[in-house]
Amino acid sequence: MIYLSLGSNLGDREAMIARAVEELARAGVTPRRLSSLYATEPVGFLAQSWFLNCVLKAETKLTPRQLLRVVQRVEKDLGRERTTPGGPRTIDIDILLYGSSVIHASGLDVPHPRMGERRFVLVPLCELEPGLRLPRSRRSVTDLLARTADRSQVQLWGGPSERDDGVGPRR
Ligand code: PH2
Ligand code: MG
Ligand code: MG
Repeated sequence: MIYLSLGSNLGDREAMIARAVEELARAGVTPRRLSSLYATEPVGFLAQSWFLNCVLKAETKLTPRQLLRVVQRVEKDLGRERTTPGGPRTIDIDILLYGSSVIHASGLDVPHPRMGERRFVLVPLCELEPGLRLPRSRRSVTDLLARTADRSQVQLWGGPSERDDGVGPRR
């Protein structure tokens, strides 16, 4: 089983995520479950709009390297432009976990090195797999979420009519 983090903060964010899941499926990444969508406060580079984030649980026969190539191709097809590192993007797809593999190769670090410090990853991942342990870790993702120093806001997304900056409904 593999877990991918999907995020978007440019354009029709919900449609971007849906298209990414479809394109991944076409390329051999068979979706098993998609978490709810969460409206998330930007982490790192703060002067940008809120993201929609979710986690996809999937199966694939692709190797990690092939999976990375597919992910990058889907990002490109969905109009991702790499301008500001950590800046606004139509879609970002990060490989969180590839079974129980631990990989440190060029451009490929699995488990994702920062996943334990990001509420926008841990909250949707806990929704899908509260008892999951990362390879070589004693702690479940629920424990990691309880212990993370990240205080950024992550809210269940209420759909396109919802304001997602923590200030309540748009209407
Ligand atoms: N991705 C980043 C940097 N900051 N913040 C949120 N809320 N969601 C993201 O997906 C995200 C981010 C780099 O990939
Ligand atoms: Mg990312
Ligand atoms: Mg990325």
